[in-house]
Amino acid sequence: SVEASIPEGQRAAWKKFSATEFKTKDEFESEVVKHIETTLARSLFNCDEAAAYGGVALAFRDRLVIEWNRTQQRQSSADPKRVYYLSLEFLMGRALDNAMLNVGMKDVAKEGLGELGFRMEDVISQERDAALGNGGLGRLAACFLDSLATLNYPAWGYALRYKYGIFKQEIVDGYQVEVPDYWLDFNPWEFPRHDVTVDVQFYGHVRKYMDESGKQISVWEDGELVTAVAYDAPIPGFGTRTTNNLRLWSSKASHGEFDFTKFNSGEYEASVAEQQRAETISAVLYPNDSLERGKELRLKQQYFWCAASLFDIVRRFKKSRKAWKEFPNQVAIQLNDTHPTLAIPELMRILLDQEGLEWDEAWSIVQKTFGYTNHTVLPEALEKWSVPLVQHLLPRHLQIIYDINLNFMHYVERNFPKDREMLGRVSIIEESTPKMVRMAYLAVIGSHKVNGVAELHSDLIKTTIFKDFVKIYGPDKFTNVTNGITPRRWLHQANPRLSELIASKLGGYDFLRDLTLLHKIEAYVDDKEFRKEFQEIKYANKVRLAKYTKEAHGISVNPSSLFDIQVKRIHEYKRQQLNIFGVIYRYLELKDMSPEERKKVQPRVSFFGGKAAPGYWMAKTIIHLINQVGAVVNNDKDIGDLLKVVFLEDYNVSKAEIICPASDISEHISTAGTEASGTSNMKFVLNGGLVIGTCDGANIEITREIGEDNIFLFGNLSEDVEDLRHAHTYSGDFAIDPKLERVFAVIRAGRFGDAAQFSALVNSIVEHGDYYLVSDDFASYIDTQKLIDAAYKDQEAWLTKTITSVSRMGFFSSDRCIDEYAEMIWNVE
Ligand code: T68
Repeated sequence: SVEASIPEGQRAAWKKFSATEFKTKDEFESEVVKHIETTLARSLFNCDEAAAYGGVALAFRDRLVIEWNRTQQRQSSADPKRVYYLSLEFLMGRALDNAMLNVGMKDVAKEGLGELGFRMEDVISQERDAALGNGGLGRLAACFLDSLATLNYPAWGYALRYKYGIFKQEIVDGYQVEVPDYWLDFNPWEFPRHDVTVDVQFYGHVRKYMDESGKQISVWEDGELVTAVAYDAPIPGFGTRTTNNLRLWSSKASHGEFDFTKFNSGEYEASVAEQQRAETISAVLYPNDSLERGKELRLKQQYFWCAASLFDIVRRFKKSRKAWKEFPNQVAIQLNDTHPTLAIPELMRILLDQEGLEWDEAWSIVQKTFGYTNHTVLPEALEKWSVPLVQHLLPRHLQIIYDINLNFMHYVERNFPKDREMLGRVSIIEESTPKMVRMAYLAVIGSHKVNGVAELHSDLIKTTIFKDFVKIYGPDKFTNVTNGITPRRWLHQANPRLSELIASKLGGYDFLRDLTLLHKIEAYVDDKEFRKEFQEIKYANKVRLAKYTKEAHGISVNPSSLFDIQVKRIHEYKRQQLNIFGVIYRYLELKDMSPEERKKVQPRVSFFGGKAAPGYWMAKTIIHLINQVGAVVNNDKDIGDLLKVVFLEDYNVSKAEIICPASDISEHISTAGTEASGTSNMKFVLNGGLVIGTCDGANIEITREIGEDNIFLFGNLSEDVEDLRHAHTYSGDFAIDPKLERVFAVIRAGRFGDAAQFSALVNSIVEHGDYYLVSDDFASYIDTQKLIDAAYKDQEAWLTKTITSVSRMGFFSSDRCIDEYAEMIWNVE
């Protein structure tokens, strides 16, 4: 059927000259050299590593493209139900190594590159990260794309093509400085589709009238148009030919009727300015910064992306010429957090105003189409938009939201006539000044399933933020899909030697497609050879991180020390402050010891890494304190190798690939009930590290899988948090833990620089109620760290714990998650 589109006389030529894949080392080299010489126009005699990267990337890209075209062709003709994953963030990291793994020609390429005079690692590290995300939420979306393709689901990701990804972090005099991340200088992985565009409307007003049949018609008029241009990136699966599509929208000025008047009347400068204004919509990824909340440009981004994506999805559906009621059988749309919630009123608008459906029919289609994933219970993180702003930017959508709310209010009133307070509590519109649209409620009401991202979190959303909605819709609307990670990147790519060792025992790499097979390595837990090799790999990974630490920061660390790592966004609820206070306490204890006593101490390196939102002062203060403590401790002659403190600058995906395999202990120590899931906990354990953690998020399920003896849990439980907070504020006897008090005393005494700089941080605990329970958990944190020091001394027992843990991590593959979404939420095959 595909061939039939080419006239018979020409088919032979098309077939004969259609692209082929390189199969040998020589063919690979020939492709690389051709691309360097012609595609990149580089003289072969000054080919540097950057050009070599370009050549290799383009050679592999050609292969991906062939499979990508075939996949899209196959899916177009089979026209199955598709999954659309709407996420404002995809934290992809680098693509080349992943492409090589999935195409499966890395060894050939490595040899070929050697002949051309380059080392594979050097070439791979030339690539810039695609850093289109803040943290866990964005990386989860990237892992999901990998799993969707690997499991052969017909799936598309939709996001924005930001010119600037998340900022680059520089540390200057111990302070975070943000530098723009312009990442598009050379991006061989994207394909502009100048023929795939959508005009998106903003502002204007709504005109209503009755048509001949007496039906109310709404027309959204005037306003301005901005054009969305599609940029596509291939997403290859592992061990399959399926190559899915990630479509990113870029904004530019529309050349529709609105602009032409300007061009014609000679207002050239004005129209250039307008061009630039349009382009700012997709210019920059917003850091998840509470200070940035409510910005009109962010709302514009959200609508621009939702409208372009929905138009694209509907256009594809309409090609099949199926009836509208078939839409939910052809389309599943997953909302990654509330950021794409405008897709709900947008689909209503399309169905009502453009396709002429009746309200009830349209609403039933919408509810069956959407699923909503929640990633936080923190009330301050729930998205709200002011009604006047929505009215101004999206007048028709505000009407639709009000109509959705009206219907919902009637429904609630009918079903809960006695609970008068309920209406105000669950209304999409918050009756504040100004009124606000509660996006999470709109997402719940417009979806058929709502899921949390770990068991505890999914339970908590049912008893806190969505409690009333459980009463209204019943418990079945709410479900759990515990997060996972892709073992391709987070085991095989980050830790090739461990992957190879496992493969040697399991007879191949099937475990990369079915991670539950890992359980078979538990049989080798007493195997001398296996243990030795496993331990050597961990050591080599620590050497790699030590080398990086020396190169990047000039700090020498001993790889035989216990490596303790906390890398994630800096936030009070994640409690990097608890960690650094613990480090200070350790330092004070070391200082108190005699040289004899010090000899018995387990040497340790405390690594930190992570970005603070630019406007989040407390988080920036924590970074500053970590660096100040490092400056003191690392240069203290009494201490030497017993304690080092390293802040790893500009933590990102490619650095995580070096960091995660190198831990002995990693820290996941959020206040119980605040971390929805966490995913780096999974990455560290999968790579043979143990965890110190609170009973929070996925730590709980990790414990269930690997066993209580293999994890160091501490701290208060989530069910006690509320009472403790209440006691801090209302009972007079809230006393700071004495060990923590000692830490505060030396901070106040200026041991780590001007004490005034840290007073807000200390006072948040001492004077402002210690909302995150740092003092309540401090003693148990210190005790648990001591247990860890002691346990680490018994290297054999430690090794047994790590091997056992790795073998029991099969559950945490994102492949398992995606199968759960497919079955419980999307109903796709
Ligand atoms: C994270 N959320 C959760 N949010 O904190 C983490 N927020 O527990 C969970 O494992 C992960 O999601 C995946 O489910 C985030 O990363 C954001 O980055 C974010 C971005 C913009 C606005 C709000």
